[in-house]
Amino acid sequence: LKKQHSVIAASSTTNNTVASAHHLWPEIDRVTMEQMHYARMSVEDSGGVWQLFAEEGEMKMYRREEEVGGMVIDPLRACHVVKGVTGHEVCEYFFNPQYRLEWEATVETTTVLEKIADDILLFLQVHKRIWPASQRDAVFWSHMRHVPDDKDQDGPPIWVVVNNSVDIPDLPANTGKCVRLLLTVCLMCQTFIDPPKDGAKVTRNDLTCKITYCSVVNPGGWAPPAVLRAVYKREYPKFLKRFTNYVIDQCQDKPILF
Ligand code: 18C
Repeated sequence: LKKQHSVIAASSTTNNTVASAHHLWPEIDRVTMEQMHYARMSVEDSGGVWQLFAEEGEMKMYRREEEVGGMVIDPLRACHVVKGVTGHEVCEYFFNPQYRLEWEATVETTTVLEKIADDILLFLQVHKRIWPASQRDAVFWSHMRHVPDDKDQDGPPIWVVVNNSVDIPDLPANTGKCVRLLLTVCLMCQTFIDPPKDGAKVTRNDLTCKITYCSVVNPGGWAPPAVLRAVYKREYPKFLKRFTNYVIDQCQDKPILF
C-alpha cells in the first residue's frame, strides 16, 4: 500500500499547484487512493462477502447487504468489459458534466459549484424523486486521475474517477424539499491493446477496456428498504449498460483518446 501510495501521489492531479492549495485536497487525495486500493481487490479475494445479483454478457454486479441505523446502504461492486474504447475515454464521459444528463437517468439537475482544478469539480445534484420517498440531492467532489499500474510495470495504465460526498457550510443539508444523500463512487478503468500485426496503427477493434465500478449510497434519511432495494436492483444494471453504450456510441467516429 505504501508503494502504491507513493506512485499514485507522484502522478496525481495534472493541476497540482491549484489543487494542492485547496482545503479539500488532502481528503480528495486520501479518498482517491483508498478507493483505488479497494477497487483493485478482486471479488474472489474478498472472502465470499459479495452476492452476484445481475449478470449480462460481460457485466457482473455484486452487492453486500448492509444497514446502518435502519437504513439500507448495500455496497455495490460491478465489473464490465467493453470493446472499442479506452479507459481515458470512459472516465472523461463519466467525469465531464457536459455529458452527464445524456446518460444519467437518476438525475434531474446537475450544477458545478466550483472548479477546483481541471480534474476536480464540486457538484450539487438533484435526483429524480421516487414515490413515496422524499426527493434526494447530493453535494460531492469528483476527481479524475491517471496512474501507472504499480503492480505490473508493463501493465495497462489506470484511469479513475472518484466521487465523494462533502459538507459545504453554504449548502446545509435537509433545509429545502430534498433529503441529502451520501455517496462514495469509484469508476476504475484499464485499457488492453491487442498489438496490430506488422506494426499497423492501433484501431478501435484492438481496444478492450476493463471497468470496475464500486459504490456506496446512504439515503441520508429513512426510505422504505423494499423500495430502495428494488430501485437499486433495477437502476445499477441500467446505468452501467446505458453509460457504456453511450461512451461506445460517442467514441466510434472520433480519434482514439489514449
Ligand atoms: O455513479 C453514478 N452517477 C454519478 C454521477 O451522477 C454519481 C451518482 C451517484 C449515485 C447516486 C444515487 C442516486 C439515487 C437517487 C434516487 C434514484 C432516482 C431513481 C430515478 C429512477 C428514474 O456518482 C451512476 C449512479 C447510478 C445510480 C443507480 C441507483 C442507485 C440507487 C441507490 C439507492 C439510493 C437511495 C435514494 C433514496 C431512494 C428512495 C427510495
